[in-house]
Amino acid sequence: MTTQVYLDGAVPYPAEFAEIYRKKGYWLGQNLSNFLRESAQKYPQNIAVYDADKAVSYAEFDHLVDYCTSHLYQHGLRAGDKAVVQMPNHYQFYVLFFALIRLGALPVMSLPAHRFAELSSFFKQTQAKAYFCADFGAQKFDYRELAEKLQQTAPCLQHIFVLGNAGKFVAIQNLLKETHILDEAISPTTADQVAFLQLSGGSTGVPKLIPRTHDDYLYSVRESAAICRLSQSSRLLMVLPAAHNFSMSSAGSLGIFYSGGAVVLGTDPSPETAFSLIKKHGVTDACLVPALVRPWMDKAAKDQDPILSTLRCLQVGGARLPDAVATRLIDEFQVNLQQVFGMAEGLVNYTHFDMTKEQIIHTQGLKISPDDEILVLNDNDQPVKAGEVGHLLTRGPYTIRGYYQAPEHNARSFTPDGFYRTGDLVRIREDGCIVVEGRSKEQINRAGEKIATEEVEQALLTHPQIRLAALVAMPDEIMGEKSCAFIAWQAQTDDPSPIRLAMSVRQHLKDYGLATYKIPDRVEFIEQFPYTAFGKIDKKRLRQQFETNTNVLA
Ligand code: OOB
Repeated sequence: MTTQVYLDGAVPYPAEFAEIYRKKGYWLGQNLSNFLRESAQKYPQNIAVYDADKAVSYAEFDHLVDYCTSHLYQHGLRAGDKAVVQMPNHYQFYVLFFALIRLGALPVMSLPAHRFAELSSFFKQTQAKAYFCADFGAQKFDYRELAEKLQQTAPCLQHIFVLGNAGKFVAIQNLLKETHILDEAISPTTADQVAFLQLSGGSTGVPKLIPRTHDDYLYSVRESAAICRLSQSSRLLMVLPAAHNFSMSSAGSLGIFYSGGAVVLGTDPSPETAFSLIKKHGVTDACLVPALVRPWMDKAAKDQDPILSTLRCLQVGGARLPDAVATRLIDEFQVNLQQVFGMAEGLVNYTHFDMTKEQIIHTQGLKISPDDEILVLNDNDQPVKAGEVGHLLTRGPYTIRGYYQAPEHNARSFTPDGFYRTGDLVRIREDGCIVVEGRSKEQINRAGEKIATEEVEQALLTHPQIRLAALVAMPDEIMGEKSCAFIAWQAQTDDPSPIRLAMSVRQHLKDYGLATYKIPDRVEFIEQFPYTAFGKIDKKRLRQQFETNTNVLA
């Protein structure tokens, strides 16, 4: 049997691999639309999602998806269309996601923090016809203004749907109203096809899109739900952006929807909000990035609140959890910790509940599938000795074979036989557990949010007075890493003070339209850049040179 992925620009799994993955029962031929339908039939009365002022049962969820599919069809959306979804953590996000899938359209995932630069690139790459957003975001950011700007610059964009005060656009609330269900609206793609485009952290100028098929994604969801031991009584607190791959599938909201449990949505990850949601809904599970762990621990300690020990499981992933923090979580807060090391491109590793304390604290656990193939290679692409640190490459039943429409990039990021070069430095222990030791990719991991340094450097260079720029990761106790922009500045006589200059550099990046988390935390102006023997800017030396520098300009 061959796997023909019809989506232009997506790299299909080779037929011989697809056959094995089917034979072994990994790929079941189920699409995401039927996946939800099945859960609605199994658990009609269970609550699937708790939002601020609404509880949505599985039966209602599936009905809402049907209504929404028909409304979208009536608005002119069709199978094969793409739609950029940039939604806050509200239940409508899930309804829209499944409605687009049920229609046979492809959601293109975006994060609330994205701005014009990212969004316009998604429209350019996908020619998406529709955009879904909320009225306002953090700091009263008005997405409707962003939508208007996109409309002027992306001719493909024909439909704009807004949650809340839609203004001149279509209100998302109206898409969920009861309506006659149009049979012709329902044409989900088959399970071997691309279901949606997930977002990569990226290490190059343009954020890359990740085509995930129904088959591969659902395999990772089912296995994750089993590893995380989710059940009908699971209540998963979701305060990370709902569209992120961790939030969606590890085991995430889809793992919950598979198991008949409930997702408890929060729009703010502060311990105050999170703890009150945990108490209100009897939350059993929560997923966090390491940067959120400390404020949660501090609050619990301050209030002498044993809340963290009431969770059946606290998952931490997206960035390396320091061993000392893992130890504190377990020893001081009696947390049942699970480390998660994954990537939107595919491969996910978990520590398991029955592992030893040593394994849970010091490793990122085991891969999901026996058919996750893992290579640990040196700089010359040769295997390192067992247990040594090297570059992690992977191939398997839920890892993509290429980014969307990116042949040149794919030639670098994938080996000819289909292994993905993750850019992570790892070692595999004798017990099989993986340990993340670092990174070789040009990326900063700021509290789990990934910043491709090249993208920010290119944006900096659009400033007429910036001659040279390098974005470097700075270690940070709370965020894990922060970003520092080193800049060679073309001075002018009327230049303001360095502090104001730094502020104007930041403003320039905001005006350029970069996502908020990509705006450098620190800006340093330097005359001379250090170079490596290959003639590249030596970021290691930059970091060392300035680590102790107190002359911080911003
Ligand atoms: C998750 O996905 P992405 O695509 O935002 O980022 C993937 C990258 C990895 O290649 C690695 O560099 C880093 O994030 N990472 C970790 C980590 N988890 C992710 N580095 C060290 N320790 C960890 N535990 O971040 C993601 C996707 C699915 C599940 C969990 C995380």
